[in-house]
Amino acid sequence: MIDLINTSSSIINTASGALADSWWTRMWFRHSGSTFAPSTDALYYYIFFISAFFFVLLMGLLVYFGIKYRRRPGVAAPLSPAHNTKLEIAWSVIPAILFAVMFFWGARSYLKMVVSPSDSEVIQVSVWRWQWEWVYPNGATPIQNEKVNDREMPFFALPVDTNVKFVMSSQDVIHSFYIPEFRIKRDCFPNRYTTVWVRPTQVTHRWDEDLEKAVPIDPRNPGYYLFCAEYCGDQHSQMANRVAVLTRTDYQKWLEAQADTSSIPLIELGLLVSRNNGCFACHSVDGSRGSAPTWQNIWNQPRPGSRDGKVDFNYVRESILEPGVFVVPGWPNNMMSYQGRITDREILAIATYIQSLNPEFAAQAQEFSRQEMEAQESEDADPIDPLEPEMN
Ligand code: HEC
Ligand SMILES: [Cu+2]
Repeated sequence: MIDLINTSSSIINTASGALADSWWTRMWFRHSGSTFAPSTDALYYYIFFISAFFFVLLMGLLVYFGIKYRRRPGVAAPLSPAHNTKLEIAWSVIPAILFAVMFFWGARSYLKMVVSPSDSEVIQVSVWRWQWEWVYPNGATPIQNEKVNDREMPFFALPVDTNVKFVMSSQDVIHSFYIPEFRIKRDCFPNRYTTVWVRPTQVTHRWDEDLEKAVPIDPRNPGYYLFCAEYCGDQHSQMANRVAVLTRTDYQKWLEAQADTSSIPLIELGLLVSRNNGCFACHSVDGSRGSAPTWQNIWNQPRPGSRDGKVDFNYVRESILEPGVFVVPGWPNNMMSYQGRITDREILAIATYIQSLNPEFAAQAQEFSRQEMEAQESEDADPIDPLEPEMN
């Protein structure tokens, strides 16, 4: 029976694909992208159709008996038999078998999901309001971003036919790591690790040498979503990120490219890093008021009481690493520290980016960004010092 249902569910899956969205397709689970999907879906359909079958059967009998044995004038009510051994055995044994199948099938699938194979590639997942961050085995956190529904979101790639284990923890409240196409979902807690693993089965993207990024193989299928499935605050629904599956060779190329940000000029990198770290969930760059001060025109503004007295490289550095040391008056002290999460060059990049958001200093920021790039390229140049007097 299990095999039969497995086969029929994979037929359904092939037929539905990722994109076709006729009403018929939408009746069934979405595209399956991992080795868990066939048995999870089949078990679900098994439970669903058994419930549906018995619902229809019981309600049908209820109505039928209600009509057939209704009280009628002149017809004496028949005596009900006290006992019917055959009937009673049937309605005990059949459901017991059906339930036992649900239990053992469910337990087997569940155990497979919680015990990760020892050869898994380990990806560290860190989550906070309102951002996911994946750290790959080579230390890279992705720099590729993707525009989805007019919103930039981080882009995470995985290798096909490879066991991948996620070791997850939260920086603040409880979140939940949910990738529907893989049929995996697991809570992430503060001060504790949880794990989940997956083996993707379908390639969705390929590495494009010219664009230096992963692009969809079929433009109509932009890849999968990673959702937060535990309500965690007002921007919970904005925690959707893109997940793509590449061939192993393409994945390696993508991964190497993510680890190397040295060829990205500071201003661009600053924008990228701010985006990838979720800074824009709170900070705007256009002067509009969010849940944190805007970055527009703050460069060189006085900040009396802070160590540096105004917004400069050191001030931005401190804001990122120790946000609680100086809290901008009128704002809550609710920014978390990015200590250990953002490298020195990235901090410099964010600061230069913030500098470029003030028209008075934009040219200076451009010039600094260009010089720094030159210094990166020629090894023998002097290391560049952002605190040189003429820079400020
Ligand atoms: C949860 C919301 C939140 C996130 C996410 C966040 N911040 Fe903040 N940030 C704040 C708040 C609130 C303040 C003002 C209070 C304070 O100074 O701590 C602030 C202040 C700052 C300041 C000082 C602004 C000023 O006008 O003096 C800088 C610079 C800054 N954040 C940078 C960043 C960077 C860079 C990131 C991402 C790496 C980031 N923030 C992410 C909430 C956030
Ligand atoms: Cu969340």
